[in-house]
Amino acid sequence: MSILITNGTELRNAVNRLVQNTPATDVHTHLYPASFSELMLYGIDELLTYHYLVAETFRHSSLSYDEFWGLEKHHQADHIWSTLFLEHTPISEATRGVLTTINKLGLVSDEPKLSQYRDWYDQIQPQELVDLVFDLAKVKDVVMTNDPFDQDERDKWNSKANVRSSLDNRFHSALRLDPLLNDWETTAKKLNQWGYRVDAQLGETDDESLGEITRFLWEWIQKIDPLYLAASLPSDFKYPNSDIRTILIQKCILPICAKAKLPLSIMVGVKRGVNPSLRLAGDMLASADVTSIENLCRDFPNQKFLVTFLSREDQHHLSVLARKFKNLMIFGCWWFLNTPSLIKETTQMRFELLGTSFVPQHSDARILEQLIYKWSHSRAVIADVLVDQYQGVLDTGWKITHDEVERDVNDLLSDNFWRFIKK
Ligand code: REL
Ligand code: ZN
Repeated sequence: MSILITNGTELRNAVNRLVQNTPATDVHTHLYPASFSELMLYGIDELLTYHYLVAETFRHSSLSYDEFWGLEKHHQADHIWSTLFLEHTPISEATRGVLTTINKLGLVSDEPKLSQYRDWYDQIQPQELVDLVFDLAKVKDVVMTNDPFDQDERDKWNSKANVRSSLDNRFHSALRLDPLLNDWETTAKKLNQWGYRVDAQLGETDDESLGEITRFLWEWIQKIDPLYLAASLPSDFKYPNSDIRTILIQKCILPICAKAKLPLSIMVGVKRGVNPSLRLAGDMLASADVTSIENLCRDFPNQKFLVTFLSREDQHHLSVLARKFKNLMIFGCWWFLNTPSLIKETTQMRFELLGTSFVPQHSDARILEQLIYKWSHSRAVIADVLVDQYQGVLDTGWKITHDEVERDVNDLLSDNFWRFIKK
């Protein structure tokens, strides 16, 4: 017999304990296993030079962009540390994230010093750090972002050490298609260099080029065995449209997803490089067209779509759309939405509109240890929101058991994703 939750205190304790401790699958990250050597980012200098912090530093710093980018990484980290942590109080989400991470790694001291953190990192091996971080973050596995058009990544997958079967099995792959969908001209050149005969003027009846692109995708699916294919798309993304992107989606990507029985993950609403001087930190957002996802879900009812939007304004539209299409799984509070106040409102709205049938969060971590803070901060908000939802149910006289809470939390943090992508 499962135990009933009888009052508010018991409810809060049970939900907090389960949300804090249930192992999560992180459905979208930019992390790599230790066998990908320099692609695996970790350490205090990487944490401090995360592009979220770079953007915040320039709001205070007197350095020019060129001066900052001209510095060695550890000097950039020194500068960010002085600017955001010593000369100002680190209250932003990204700076607080560094503090949570340091705290949970057990590195807190009365007189915080970068040299002390650097010394600690010098003593630890990458593989040991992976184990420690997964353990502290209570993350059981993560999905990477694997770009087959990126030379560094290609080299890693082409090296013997990284055949899929010998990879750290906590790291799943995802085949990322941004260069194909967002920069066809450059990508056509690359494909030609690699021996795929494609025409840069791609038309919808160009069977040879379409066949070659499909061959390329199929080979990469065989090579990396992804959980899904993925792309981030700009805020002006429209489907269908009279553009090459629509041709690629209709003639190559969706047919190959169908053949391999793989979902397509679509992340919409980014405006890349609005300030190129900020490099990776220079991306912006804008409200985008949710109706394009409606069109895709309706026109391809057997295709599964994992979708997230970047702008706050689009969240309600997207949640309502998920009520209409079971082949649509919405996930995460992406990037600029990954702050406690926005996770709270987005998650609450999703509970109200969708019950527990969505994936509330992913980390988007680029640096291994970010798993610690991103999950800790998100879990705290998800637990709070969930307590309020359950309380509303208890207030009606309906009974809730500990087992039911456990089931729901497992669904939210892992099972919804795995059930959805099941072939
Ligand atoms: O996957 C993406 O396109 C984005 O999440 C990234 O481009 C972005 O820079 C990331 O760091 C956001 O959290
Ligand atoms: Zn990402």
